[in-house]
Formats: sequence, structure tokens, C-alpha cells
Amino acid sequence: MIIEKKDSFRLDDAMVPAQLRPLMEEFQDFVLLRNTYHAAIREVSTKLEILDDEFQVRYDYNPIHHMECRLKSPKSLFEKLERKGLDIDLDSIYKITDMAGIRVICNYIDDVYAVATLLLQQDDIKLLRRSDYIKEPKESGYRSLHLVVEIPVFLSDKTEHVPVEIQIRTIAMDTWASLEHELKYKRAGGITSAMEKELIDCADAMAEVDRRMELIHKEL
Ligand code: 0O2
Repeated sequence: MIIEKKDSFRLDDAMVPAQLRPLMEEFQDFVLLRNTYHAAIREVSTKLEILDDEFQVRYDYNPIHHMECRLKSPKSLFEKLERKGLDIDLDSIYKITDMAGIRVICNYIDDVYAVATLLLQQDDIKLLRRSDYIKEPKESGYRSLHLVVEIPVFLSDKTEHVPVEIQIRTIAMDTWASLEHELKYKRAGGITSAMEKELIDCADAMAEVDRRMELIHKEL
């Protein structure tokens, strides 16, 4: 869960020199924007928790193993804006659909699709993009179901429709993605093609484990 201390960014004209006021106003807008994205994460994660709790009560089973939520850090945001050749301003930030991110880790592949279906059938959730990297894994071997959804956040003077990227995957897929990310991050010059191939083999092996575990689960 995100823990972010909420400071007040109300501008006091007397305290801010005139030449700094435009900069402070932009900063204030950025803080307000982050606050709105944070609210969207809380809304979607609460929806997912409610679904998981309902499953517990009805079926004595939890499809969600755990969740991780994150608001993209300013550093990672600026790197992405630069990578995409976008200006560093608020309009460009609206084009980034993974400012708000939720990772949902499920026990079995069936749970991944069940959670996605149940969330998407809710009236206030609009699907913007769906990428099924489980049916069609990435070249790296990466597997996960990605949904970009839009959710209304009701503020004091307006309603913002905020995109949230949800990555839904099994424990095995998550283990692979975390380790692969860590291994690639560690080696400044990138990994060798032999290592890349080895990682793809590991991803395939994890997928086979997922399939076999799911069969045992279904038999039970
Ligand atoms: P972070 O910090 O994990 O969020 P784009 O998001 O524009 O770069 P695209 O095609 O819109 O690209 O997004 P895509 O590929 O559907 O999803 C991007 C995110 O998926 C990444 O976020 C990773 O979290 C994850 N991902 C995609 N491919 C891989 C992979 O090969 N290995 C691992 N470990 N994760 C992957 P970010 O932005 O990289 O960073």
C-alpha cells in the first residue's frame, strides 16, 4: 500500500515571491494530480478487496493472494516522458496510462481471468486497453494480464476520469517477473543472449508449473 504524507500546498501569496508563483502553481497542480491518481488506486484496490472478501465468505476461497499498489515516482515518470518524446508538463502526464498501478497476484491462472471479468463488469469501470501476455507472452517470456481501466474520481469541484493500469498474474508469473527485473537491472550493460534464452526457458518452466498446479486444484 502507498503511504504518502498529505501536506497542504495551498499558496499563500504573501509568502511566495511573484517570480516564483507560476512555478509554485505548476507544482501545486502536480501534487493535486498525484493526489487524484492516488484516490483512483484506492478506489480500484478497494473494489478488488471487496470481491476477494465476498469470495472468502461465499466459497471459503480467496482468488487474490496479495496486491501491490504504486504511484509512479516522479523520476520514473520523467524518464518515461523523455523516452516517449513527450514534453514535461501536465498535459503529457495525462497521456501516461500507468501513473497509477496495481499488481494483483493470484493463486491460479483461472483466478486471473475471474478477477478481471468481475472487475470489468462493474458499471463505473471502463476498459481502455487489454493486453493478454498470458495467451501471448512477450518475447522476454513475460506473462501477465494487463488492463488499463478508467475510473471516476469525485473531487470537490469536478469529476476526473483517471486511468489505472492493473497487472494481474499468478504467483509463479510474478516470481519470474520480479527476478527477471532484478537480474536485468543489476547488469548495467544488459544481459547476454545466453542469459536471455535461459530466462525464457525459466518462464516456460514456470508456466508449466502453473498449468500442473491448476490441474491439481481443479481435481480437488
Ligand atoms: P514499472 O515500474 O514496472 O511500472 P509502456 O508502458 O508504454 O512502456 P506498454 O506496451 O504500454 O509500454 O506497456 P506493457 O509492455 O503492456 O507493460 C509495461 C509494464 O509491464 C512494465 O512497466 C513492467 O511492469 C511490465 N513488463 C512488461 N514487459 C516486461 C518484461 O519483459 N519483464 C518484466 N519483469 N516486466 C515487464 P514499466 O513501465 O517497465 O515499469
